[in-house]
Amino acid sequence: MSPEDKTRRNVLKGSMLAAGAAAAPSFVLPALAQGERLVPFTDVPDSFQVRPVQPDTTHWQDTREISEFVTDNDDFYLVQHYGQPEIDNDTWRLRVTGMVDNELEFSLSDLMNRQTTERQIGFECGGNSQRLFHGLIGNADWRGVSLADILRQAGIQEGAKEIVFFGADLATEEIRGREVEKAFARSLSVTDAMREENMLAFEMNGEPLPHYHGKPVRLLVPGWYGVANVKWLTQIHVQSTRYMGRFMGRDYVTLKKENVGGVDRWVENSVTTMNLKSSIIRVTELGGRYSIQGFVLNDGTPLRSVEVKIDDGPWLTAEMNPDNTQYSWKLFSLDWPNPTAGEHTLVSRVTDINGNVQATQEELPEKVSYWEDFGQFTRTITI
Ligand SMILES: Nc1nc2c(c(=O)[nH]1)N[C@H]1C(S)=C(S)[C@@H](COP(=O)(O)O)O[C@H]1N2
Ligand SMILES: [Mo]
Repeated sequence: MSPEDKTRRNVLKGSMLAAGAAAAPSFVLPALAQGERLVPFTDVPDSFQVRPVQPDTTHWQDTREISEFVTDNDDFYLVQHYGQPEIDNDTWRLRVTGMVDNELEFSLSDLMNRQTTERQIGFECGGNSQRLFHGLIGNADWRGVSLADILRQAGIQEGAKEIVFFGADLATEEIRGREVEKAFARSLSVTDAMREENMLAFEMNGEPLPHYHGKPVRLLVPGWYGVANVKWLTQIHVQSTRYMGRFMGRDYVTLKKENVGGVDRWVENSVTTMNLKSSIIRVTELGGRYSIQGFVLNDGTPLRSVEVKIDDGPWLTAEMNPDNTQYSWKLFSLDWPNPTAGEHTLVSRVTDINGNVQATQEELPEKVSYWEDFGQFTRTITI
C-alpha cells in the first residue's frame, strides 16, 4: 500500500467516525475526529518514515497514527529473517515428531475441524526500539487451536525437555566458514509449550492468516516477544536436549550485566516474555482539549496503574481503555487540560499488580545488545 493510500484510508476512517457519532469515547484511540489534530512530537526527525509493505522487507507502524484497538492485518508490523516462503495451503502439512507416543500429521482442514479458540494477542519484536518509536508492534484477534491439546494427543514421552518449532522459510547461512541450509526455528521448554494460552493460529482478524504473517498456520505464545511466534509452521519436534539455533543462541540474545550470587557478571539470555513497558505514542488536540495516549505491553500480569508525568509535575494516573484484555496491548489516555504554550516533556510508567514498576533508562541493567528496549521513554512536544 502506498503512503498516499494509507493517508487516504486514515482520512476515510476519520470521516466515517465523525459521521457515525460525536460520542466516540475519549479513552479509545479513535481515528482523528473532525477538527482534531495530532500535535507534533519534536523528538521525531523528518527522516522518520514508514515504508509501504513490500515483499520480504520489515514493516513498522507510525505509532502516532495508531487509530484502532485492533491493528489491520496490513498495518501490523512485519519481521522475517529468511524472506517470506510461498506455501500452498492444500499441500501444506504440519508434523509432530520426536519423543512422542504418536507422531502426527495435520492438513489445514484437519486443524480447522478441531475445537478452535479466539484470543486477542498483541506483541512487539524483541528488537523494537525508541529509534523506531516502537513501531514494530501490533494487536490482533487470532483464531486457532490449542497447542497443548495437540501435544497431549501426541503424548510427550518421559525425558522430553524441549519442543522445537520449525518454519518453512530456509536460508543458507555461513557458519564457521561452511554454508549450511537452515530453517527459521525457535524452541520452548515442555512446561512453557504446555501453557493453555498457546495457540496454532490460522485466522487473523477474521481472515485466513495472511501470507506475510505466516500462512497457513503460525505459533502464538501470548505474553512473549514476537520472535517466539513462529510463522509458516511445518514441524513441531520434541527432544531431550536444548535446541541451539541462531534465534535461540546467537540472535535475540540480550547481553547484560547482572549480579550472579554476589558477583557482577555479563549474562546472556534468549528473549522470552515481554518486559513491563509503556510508551506515549500520540498527543491529540480538539478545540483546545489535549489528550496524551499510549500503549502497554507485558507478559500478561494484570496491571495496577499507568501514570504520566508532564515536565517536572507529579505522576498522574491515566485511564485504561476498557477494551484491554490480558494478552492484548493495553491502551491508555490522559486528558491534559490547558497546557501552556512551548516545549514540554512527557513520560509514562506502568506498574503491575505485583508492584513491579517500569524502569527508567538509568535503572535498566548495563546492556550491550539492543534487544529488550523497555525503559521509560521520554517524549518532547511543542504546544
Ligand atoms: N518462520 C518465521 N517465523 C518468524 C520469523 C521469521 O523470520 N520466520 N520472525 C519472528 C520475529 S523476529 C517476529 S518479531 C515475528 C513477527 O511477526 P509478524 O511479521 O507477523 O508481525 O515473527 C517471528 N516469527
Ligand atoms: Mo523480531
